[in-house]
Amino acid sequence: MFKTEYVNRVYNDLKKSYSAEPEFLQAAEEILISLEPYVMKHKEIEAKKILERFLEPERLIEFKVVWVNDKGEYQVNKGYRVQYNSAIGPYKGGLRFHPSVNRSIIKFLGLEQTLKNSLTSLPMGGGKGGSDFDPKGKSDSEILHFCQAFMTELYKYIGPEEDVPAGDIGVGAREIGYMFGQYKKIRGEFNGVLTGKGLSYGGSLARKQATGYGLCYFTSEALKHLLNTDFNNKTVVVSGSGNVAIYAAEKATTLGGKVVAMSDSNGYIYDPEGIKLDVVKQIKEVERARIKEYTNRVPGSFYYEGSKNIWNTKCDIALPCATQNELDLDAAKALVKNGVICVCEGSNMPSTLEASKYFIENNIVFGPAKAANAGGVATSGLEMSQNSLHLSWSFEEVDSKLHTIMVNIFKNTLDKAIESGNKFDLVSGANIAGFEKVCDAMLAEGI
Ligand code: NDP
Ligand code: 2IT
Repeated sequence: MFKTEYVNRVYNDLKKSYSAEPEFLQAAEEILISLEPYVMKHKEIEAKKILERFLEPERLIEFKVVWVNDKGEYQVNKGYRVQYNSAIGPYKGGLRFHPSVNRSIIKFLGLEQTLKNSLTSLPMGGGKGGSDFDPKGKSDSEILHFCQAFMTELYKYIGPEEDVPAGDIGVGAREIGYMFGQYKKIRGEFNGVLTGKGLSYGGSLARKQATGYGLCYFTSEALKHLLNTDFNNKTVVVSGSGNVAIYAAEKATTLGGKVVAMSDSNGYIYDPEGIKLDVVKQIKEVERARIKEYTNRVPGSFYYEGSKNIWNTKCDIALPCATQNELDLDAAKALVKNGVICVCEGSNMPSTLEASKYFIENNIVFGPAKAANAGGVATSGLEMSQNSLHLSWSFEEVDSKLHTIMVNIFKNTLDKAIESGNKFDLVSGANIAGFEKVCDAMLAEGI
């Protein structure tokens, strides 16, 4: 599949060892395709086995989480933390609570995070964690007890200079608060061990908005430099209706776009007049209800079962912001047929390999997740800086730093894409730009 014996061998060995980890292999394959030309030019990568070392995480911690539900029944879940790569800084990355969480999901996320964090230009290594715990339908006290039980194990492995978790699917400000409280109780330390904290105890302004806003800043740069256009008067489809989706939709709207569809794992809503975000926020952030509820509150809106069908909606810009592999080749073909000009990824690895290849081949502006959604972790990095300095910056200050970071990520990604021969291949651009620094640091640090 690859041109060189070295990259072929690395991928085949990985496949042999991890045949039961499809998402991990998918992320690794995409990265290796992009990196191969770079690897051919830099012989010390093969000589020092950098690819083998880079693809294997430094450690994967797996633990048991036992807690008691409201009925007094004992519950057992699995907990994970992958500490993927610390070449350029302490491990950094979110925690995901979702029943689909397993080694493969955590490892693909940790690998992606390593390159993403490098792209931010901040000193953060890659990590990721979570649990197969399903927060849906759980009471607030069950969430509290689960978070406490989870942190009672996780606290042993993390710290503000070692490994700094944050949120991801199923983990927002409420869960971070409960975990921070438990960490503080066990350790007796008040520090920046987690990001995405509440504003009253060390959180950063604009962190909540950062991934979605950052995604739109990146998208704006891509539209400007590759198509000489912007969000103004564009029809936008945003999948998901969680943290990333809501603030992507908010910024897309502020920039002049009209968001007409959003989804959850059951189905999607379509509002030809433009989605009313105050209604979505009330349903999802306050009531924690289903997106279907929107149609009961906004006359003239529609609900359709099946979240994947959202990609049949005609739009100019598509922003997948739900989960991995939510956008396959059929969806990509439907979007292109309906005239999409730009697809930027808010969720991690939402497009299958075939879908992203199809976009690039059709000269669709395609912003890969590790570059386009890096605003969340970048702002987590800014939260870490504020915590270390014992001060807090204004919303405008953080937002402006976020904007600058996203502009630079786009520029570095585009530069590498151009170097690799295709300005529309931002996938290669992002992988090479992210890898360069990690590779240099690994070489410099020896073994
Ligand atoms: P949330 O838990 O806030 O929202 C997740 C959304 O995605 C919900 O609408 C959820 O629907 C939907 N979803 C989750 N799983 C599935 C599934 N299997 N099929 C269809 N829909 C699904 O998470 P976030 O918004 O924080 O995260 C969304 C994506 O963005 C993830 O890929 C995450 O890794 C990525 N990301 C998050 C960052 C952050 O700062 N939070 C930073 C960078 C990337 P339902 O409620 O029905 O489950
Ligand atoms: O995927 C991601 O970048 C995140 N979930 C955010 C990680 C973080 O540490 O803020």
